[in-house]
Amino acid sequence: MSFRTTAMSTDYVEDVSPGRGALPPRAWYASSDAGSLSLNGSWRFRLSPTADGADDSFAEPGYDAGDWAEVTVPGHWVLQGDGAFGAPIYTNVRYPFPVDPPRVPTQNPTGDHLHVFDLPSDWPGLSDGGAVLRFDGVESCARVWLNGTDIGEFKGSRLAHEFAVGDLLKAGGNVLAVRVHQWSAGSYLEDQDQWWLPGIFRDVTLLHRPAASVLDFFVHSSYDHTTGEGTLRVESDVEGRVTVPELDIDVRTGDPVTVAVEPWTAETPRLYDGVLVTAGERVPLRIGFRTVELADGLIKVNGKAILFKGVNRHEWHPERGRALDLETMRADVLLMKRHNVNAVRTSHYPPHPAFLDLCDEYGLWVIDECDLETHGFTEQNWRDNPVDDDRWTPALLDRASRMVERDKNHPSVVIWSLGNEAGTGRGLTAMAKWIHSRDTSRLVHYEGDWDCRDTDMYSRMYADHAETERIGQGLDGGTHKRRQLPFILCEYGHAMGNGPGGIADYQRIFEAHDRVQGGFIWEWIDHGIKDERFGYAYGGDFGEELHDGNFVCDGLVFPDRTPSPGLVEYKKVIEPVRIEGDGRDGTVRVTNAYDFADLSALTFVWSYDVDGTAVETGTLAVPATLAPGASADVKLPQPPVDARGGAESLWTVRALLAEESAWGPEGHQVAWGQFPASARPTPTVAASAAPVLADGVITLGPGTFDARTGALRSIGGREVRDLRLDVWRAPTDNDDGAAWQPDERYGMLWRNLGLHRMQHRLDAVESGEDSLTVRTRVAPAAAEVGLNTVYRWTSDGDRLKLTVSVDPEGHWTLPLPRLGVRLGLPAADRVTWFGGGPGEGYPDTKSASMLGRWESTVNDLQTPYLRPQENGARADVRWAEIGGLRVDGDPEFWFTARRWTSEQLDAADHLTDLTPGDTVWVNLDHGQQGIGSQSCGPGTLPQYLLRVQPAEFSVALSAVDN
Ligand code: IPT
Repeated sequence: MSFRTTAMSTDYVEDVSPGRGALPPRAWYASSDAGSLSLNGSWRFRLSPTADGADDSFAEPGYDAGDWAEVTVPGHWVLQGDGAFGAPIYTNVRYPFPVDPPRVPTQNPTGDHLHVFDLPSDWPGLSDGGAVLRFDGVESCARVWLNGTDIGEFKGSRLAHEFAVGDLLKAGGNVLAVRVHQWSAGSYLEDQDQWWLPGIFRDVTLLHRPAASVLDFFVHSSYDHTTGEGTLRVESDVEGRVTVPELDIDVRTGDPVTVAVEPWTAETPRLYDGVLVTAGERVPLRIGFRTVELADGLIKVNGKAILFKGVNRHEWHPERGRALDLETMRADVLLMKRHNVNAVRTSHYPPHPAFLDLCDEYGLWVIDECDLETHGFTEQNWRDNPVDDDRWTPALLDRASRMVERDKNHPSVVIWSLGNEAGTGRGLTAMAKWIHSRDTSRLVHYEGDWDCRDTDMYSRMYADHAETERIGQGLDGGTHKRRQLPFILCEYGHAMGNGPGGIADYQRIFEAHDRVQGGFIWEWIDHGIKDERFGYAYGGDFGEELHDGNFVCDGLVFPDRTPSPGLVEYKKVIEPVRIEGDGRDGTVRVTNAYDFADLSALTFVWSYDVDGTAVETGTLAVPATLAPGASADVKLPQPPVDARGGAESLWTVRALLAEESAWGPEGHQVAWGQFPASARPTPTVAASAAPVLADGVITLGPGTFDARTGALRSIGGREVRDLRLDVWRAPTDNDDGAAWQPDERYGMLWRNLGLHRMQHRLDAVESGEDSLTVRTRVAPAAAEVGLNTVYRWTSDGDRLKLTVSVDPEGHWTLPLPRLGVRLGLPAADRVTWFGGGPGEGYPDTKSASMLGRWESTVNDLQTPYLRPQENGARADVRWAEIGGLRVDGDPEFWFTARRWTSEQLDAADHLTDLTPGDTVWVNLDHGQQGIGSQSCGPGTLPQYLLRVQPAEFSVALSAVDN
């Protein structure tokens, strides 16, 4: 006997079509008067392991879901239920299921969601117009029933879908049932580098649609920079009037009107409030007048070429995943504005629409990117790539139109992006064609199209400095079309772990070549998931069978949105005012690096700092009307007389917000510059004391040494442990580099050479007349290379001077991670120093390191990179005091201190692996290798490599109370 059982049909899950039953896409807006009901909140929830694991009787009214669990909508079920509902999966490029499009695994976690709701008592009569049920985001495929009626199903996780439900509603006890499948044909189009997180993760809303209410509308609001006039025309599917009281505008929909306006730019986000009124509804409009065009081979807004100082932003919250509330979105925008960021690429999907409202309001240029990535097909040379297979084109066009229609009324959106890392193909061309025809007022971007067949700009990711420079010079070749187009780096400066390094070097290239219109750092935020076990979890922490580790933690802010040093560096590198000078000639050059704004929002203050402390301050009269691109030379006052001589002095000039702005408080620092007024006197320690030997101990000034080994024991009675040469650092993600990188990957090479296990051979301890000399050779096992290292100690009675001479031996082919001495202090907490601060800096990440006298604690010196790695160095340190020890450098040094060793730091996978020991380990480095961006970009530039060569450096050590 043969038979077939027919399970419930779940064919739609693997259907390449975008879905069934949804209304055509349209503008997303909040009505002034039509009612709406948020259906967010607690929903009943049942998880099945397969798409057909449960029948659909739950959708019937009267179904008793009393024993179901509950989840919060919006949310991802894998982040709720304490692990009872499965776990997140992180993969970068690879699909976490077999690649056999459009088929998905039988094991397809499926969440049935049930919500019963009443209409509010003031909900208009059910006969008055209709109602629409809107889903703003569901991953990855949903089927929907209302009051037992199957109303359709959809894919396109980060796009809005609406259903007409007016006929189905009743006053009380409406049953909304939503079945969500984690995997669907749509998953093949959603292979973005992020956690796979199923669920109804954006709002669900019921919208009343009165008769003759607004359906869809398109606000066209251009700006003519030659006349100073804006032209407004609002196309509306339903006729009505448009009023803008401030501009005395009152016109019919469809009619253009031209009036004098202030334009909208990201720097001056001028919005005009208007209303679109139809017979049935009033819709508030926030109108920004601006014109985006490709002219003279450049991206121009309001007639001017703009420079993107951007970031790639994924939506992220450490507890709620991609379910973001308004305050979190606002926090992102405010943080960006306060760090001089002027642009966002919404990598790699349209964000929650409220985020774009914030970009309109606070001012950010937006590249709105479609919810599309098929990166995993690269593993099979792009065979079967959906974007080159006509069967998928309707789904691609659906995604393109859902993005454009939803977001078309935002002045902040200046560029549409087709998606990310999807190869090339006819489907993408079809998307570009459709977008170009639907919206002629914006440009089209797609990085994968190096010939620029479909795009209005040449875009690349992670092109190195040299190539970017060549592109800037127009020497990069390419198709005829490409050569006519401007260039952007849609991703650069991979902010994974410590770094990115070398972004100041990029910025110089961006500013030197008109064609290069800036870039977008990858990426805004670390996608760490708050987790009791690890603090923050990353890929692999949930036992995923395939994962890409901490590659998901590569943001400028930590998961809790604390800025990382990378963001502080970026803020300095992209500051909109350049303050340069040579303090000795009495002038400072101020350059307006905005594209549109003058300097009237800023005040300038100077301080004259002696040995890191301001001795006099004042304001600097910088012309407020200084035009974008223009510079002014401004006279500094006479330096304070009594402060000269014998000390290091410098000028610090800061540009501050003159008044509270929408995004920053009065006094918020926007830009700064520092330049020397008098050079630092080098510390001198006369060698006047003589070493004295007694009971196996050598005493030299305040220092005691082991007579046999020459090891320093104490200074002024304060114990010092294990002072010796140190070349190892816990490799950073950028030291390790990504597997596909063409440049040398030093993390691995260093380890192979054994720089993490250097042996110190003692050759001689020599007591001289006024010095103690310890000769050593520092080298790794199994290698012939070594560093002949001589420690020479002298003292003037109060202070000890250590001079370290390093003489390399053998054929060194690698630079060093670091070069300096490490020592242990039995106890230390407070740290003060004069040098770069307040945050960390490395050779190619120290633009933001400001010279001053800083104070911190050992704990606070640590930068909590989610995967522990080298961090926390303070650059250009003249002197530092820690644990009763004072260190004066000759020359300046890099200062690092922590409660664990570099080896322990290196061994840790999560911050929770680091436990403070009894000793505080202090590194005084003469050199540090730069950081680079090789975790996904170019390595450390040659000028920041710490090449092996003879070196000599000194520190003066003394005991202090601190
Ligand atoms: C590039 C991706 O576009 C981005 O999503 C992210 O994965 C980034 O890299 C690395 O974090 S693609 C890369 C293979 C160049």
